[in-house]
Amino acid sequence: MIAKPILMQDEKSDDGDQANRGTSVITRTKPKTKRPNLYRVLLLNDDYTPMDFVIHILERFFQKDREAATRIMLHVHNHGVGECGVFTYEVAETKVSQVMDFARQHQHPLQCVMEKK
Ligand code: TYC
Repeated sequence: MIAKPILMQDEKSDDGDQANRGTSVITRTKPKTKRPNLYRVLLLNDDYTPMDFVIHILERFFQKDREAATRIMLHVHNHGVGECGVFTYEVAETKVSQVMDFARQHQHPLQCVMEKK
């Protein structure tokens, strides 16, 4: 984002014969960095989605290798929920849609959700 000039009243004056009299503009010197809000994308366990399908989801949409994908799938299977990754809002929303669409296409009840970190 471009630094926004800050208008500042720097002196009091009685003679208002000039419009901008006593007004200065300073600009920010330190770059203002804002951390984006982050969202966890989670997979939920169910009794029907095949384990291999969940591993495939994690490889395809979350760039996990086979070992990491298997570990996350087993975590979800054993604990009910597990994290696939952490993303900005729009990326997380896209991942959830991709997973839900892909699961629906294959007629699996797999659920994928996002939550604010
Ligand atoms: N519980 C499923 C089974 O036993 C496997 C599974 C794992 C399903 C993770 C969903 O998000 C999930 N086939």
